[in-house]
Amino acid sequence: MRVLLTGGAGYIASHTAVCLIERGHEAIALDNFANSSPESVRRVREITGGALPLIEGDATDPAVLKQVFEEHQPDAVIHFAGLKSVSESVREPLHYYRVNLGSTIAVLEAMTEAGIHKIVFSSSATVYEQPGSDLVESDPVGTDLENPYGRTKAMGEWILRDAAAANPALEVGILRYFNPVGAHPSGRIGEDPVGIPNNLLPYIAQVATGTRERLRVFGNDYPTVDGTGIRDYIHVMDLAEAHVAALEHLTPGVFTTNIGTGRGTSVFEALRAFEQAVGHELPYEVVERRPGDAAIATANPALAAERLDWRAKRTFEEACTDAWNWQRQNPRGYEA
Ligand code: GDU
Repeated sequence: MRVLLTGGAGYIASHTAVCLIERGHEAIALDNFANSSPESVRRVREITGGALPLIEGDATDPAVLKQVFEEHQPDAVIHFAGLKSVSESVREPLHYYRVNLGSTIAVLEAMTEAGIHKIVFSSSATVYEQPGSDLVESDPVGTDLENPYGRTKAMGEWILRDAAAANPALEVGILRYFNPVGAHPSGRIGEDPVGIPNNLLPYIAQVATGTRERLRVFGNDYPTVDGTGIRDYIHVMDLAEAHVAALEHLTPGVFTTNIGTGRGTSVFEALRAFEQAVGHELPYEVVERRPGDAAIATANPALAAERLDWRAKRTFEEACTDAWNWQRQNPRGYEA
């Protein structure tokens, strides 16, 4: 298959591009570099020895999409493009709705015009109304979510379902990611957050390089094993493989599936595992809970196994080793 990756230079897309190319597919990256660097695409070419055409442009722009579809004739789209900061979405909700919903609508319209039917969409575990352990796809999806970012993901899912209901030829795969972590084992590509990282592992990695002084643990009074928040961290290479499996298992209609490991890791457990990878202790302090954080969110991964023949294979320890390998080799991300 020839696959267009919107947001193709981003963290998850770049790892997915490696897996696609290594499976014999072709990939094309479209990105406006709002939160990414063309260097990631260059490094994917270096890792795979394959071609990865890169178009600089905006996935909300119908003219850009029309040109990309005409020039590259993809068979399928993986729609990664979007904004993902929870706090920024609270400050700039309209921007989040415009980019995240606008791009999804524009991509679907361009696909219709070009006669392309296959799409895989980046959704999030954040769409569940009640976070908890062992979340299943049939659990209620929130209309009253904590923040605009989460709502753009829930609404994006609805846009896709409505489009598929109106067009029986559409083949839609909705992937609800849990918490992506880690990097390609080469250390050449990885997560490169802009500014101060919001997410746990990139933050710990920057403590390990000395860029940040200490980890702030957001609360140790949750009803969990050690009082800290529990999440289902999934190695980005497993997540990348899930996208390839999803593409290869598309059929007319919509499937929606969790992409997680089914295992929970607390903040303290994550810190300890990262310390193991680095080889020494890392400084931390316990501070107030972060508003909007859930105590626990883990996947029931059974449906992905059944529907996509996909399972997470890598451990959290491997994710820490790979994240540290990337961070150590690229302390300033793609910038240097
Ligand atoms: N945490 C800390 N210190 C930090 C960062 C995180 O203690 O500096 C804790 C959090 O409280 C949480 C855990 O570490 O218990 C994981 O936090 P992340 O920010 O890495 O991940 P979240 O599960 O909170 O965030 C995820 C996605 C977001 C959004 C969000 C919705 O990464 O994009 O979908 O869920 O709540």
